[in-house]
Amino acid sequence: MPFDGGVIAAVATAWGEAAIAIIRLSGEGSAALADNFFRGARPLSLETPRRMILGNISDGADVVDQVLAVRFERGSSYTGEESVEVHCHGGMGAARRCLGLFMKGGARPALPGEFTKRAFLSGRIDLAQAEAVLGVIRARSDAELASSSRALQGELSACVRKLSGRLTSLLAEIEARIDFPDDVDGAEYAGFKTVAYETKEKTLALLERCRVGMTLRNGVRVAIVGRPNAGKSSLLNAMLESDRAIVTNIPGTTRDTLDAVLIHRGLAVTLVDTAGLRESTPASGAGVIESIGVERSLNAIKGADLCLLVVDVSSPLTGEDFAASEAALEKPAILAANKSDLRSVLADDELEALGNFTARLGVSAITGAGVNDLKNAVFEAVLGLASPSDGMMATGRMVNALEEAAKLMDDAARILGTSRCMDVAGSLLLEAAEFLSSLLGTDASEALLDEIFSAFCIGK
Ligand SMILES: Nc1nc2c(ncn2[C@@H]2O[C@H](COP(=O)(O)OP(=O)(O)OP(=O)(O)O)[C@@H](O)[C@H]2O)c(=O)[nH]1
Ligand SMILES: [Mg+2]
Repeated sequence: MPFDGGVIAAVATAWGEAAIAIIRLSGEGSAALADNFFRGARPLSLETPRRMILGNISDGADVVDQVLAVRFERGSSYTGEESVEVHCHGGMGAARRCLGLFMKGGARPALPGEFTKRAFLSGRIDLAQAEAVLGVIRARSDAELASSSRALQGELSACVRKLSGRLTSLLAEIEARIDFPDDVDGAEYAGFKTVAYETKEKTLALLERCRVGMTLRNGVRVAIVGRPNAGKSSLLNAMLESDRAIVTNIPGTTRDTLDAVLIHRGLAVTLVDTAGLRESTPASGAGVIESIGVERSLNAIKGADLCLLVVDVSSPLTGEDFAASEAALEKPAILAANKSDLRSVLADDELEALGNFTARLGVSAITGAGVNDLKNAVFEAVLGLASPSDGMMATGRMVNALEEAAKLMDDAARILGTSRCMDVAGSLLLEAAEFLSSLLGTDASEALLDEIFSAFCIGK
């Protein structure tokens, strides 16, 4: 695939105070470009590849920084192209000066994700691996890291290639017989059908692992909602085991939404504390602030994957609880019957009347009773009984492609088993194979690549 050549350059480490900063150059002529500024025992382009060389970066008059530099030959670098890395001192100053010199020397600033895009275009990695790079960079938990790392090592790609291989040989067999349908006996049809069906089952198994990986990658956003004083902020603090949100016995304490991330069993859970849902607020003074808060709470529900409705079991349910419940049930929701340390005035059927919740648990934000079960309920609501250690990093695009492929294989298997229209089954299987190869980026459009790589940061 052709791509915009030339040497690109960027700082590959995060900007900020740090021990070192790494500047990356990639493209034909990177080492020669670095030679203009690198002062070592020899020009960098004559040094042994993949070996760190001590030297200075100089602007011609002054030494800008003492650095370690390394060159990579085409075919053995991150991008697959000739590349150079310069490790200068961290912080903004040295990196910015060095980068500026390389630009002056003819490099152009790299676009977001352009190094990884070049690695893909040079064929060093496929698209599933390229997307896994972002998963590794962004991993918040060990489980997330492991699932991305597996995909980056090529495990996902290998599974997809194996499925493609099975489909391709099945297609070849079908095509060889397509012009002689009368010669094909029942046993052969059954054989074709079995292979199509088994390949679909294997695709579904991979899809399951990818769904886990996608959930780990995306994390889950949980809006904590309920009437004022139900104990939402207290529950957020209890789940985080930290005093993040202000808690008082004054109803209406929380005015604004507050996000905090909790990692539970490898799943990143973003908890969103919200203002208590009031039925009506005065149209002036503090009431105005509160009604804005309520509006934000409703928006938090819209932006959430899951809601946690908090009710106070020590006092009777009110219209506000029912209104909050209705709002929460816009999404899959868990009911936390809070203040279980106090005497409950709520019977089971009263809680049931609040609606259909994924799970209902008694908790106490004060004693911590039931809080871990609540975290488990959140985990199970999104991941069921899946184990994060089986997760395979995937994006929505990949999950979609696997779903479509499995559906097509299922249709093909059914046709082979009933109507025996081999040509129809063949074209369905061919389409399924195309969905599988789209996972690896075969024939990916420039627009899709732009969309994927623009999510990366500069220098990746
Ligand atoms: N006994 C008991 N008190 C609790 C519990 N959870 C919260 N509280 C108390 O209930 C009061 C309100 O708690 P908050 O966490 O501020 O309630 P909230 O739902 O965030 O309230 P708003 O922000 O006003 O909507 C505080 O006095 C808490 O100490 C609990 O599990 N047991
Ligand atoms: Mg609060």
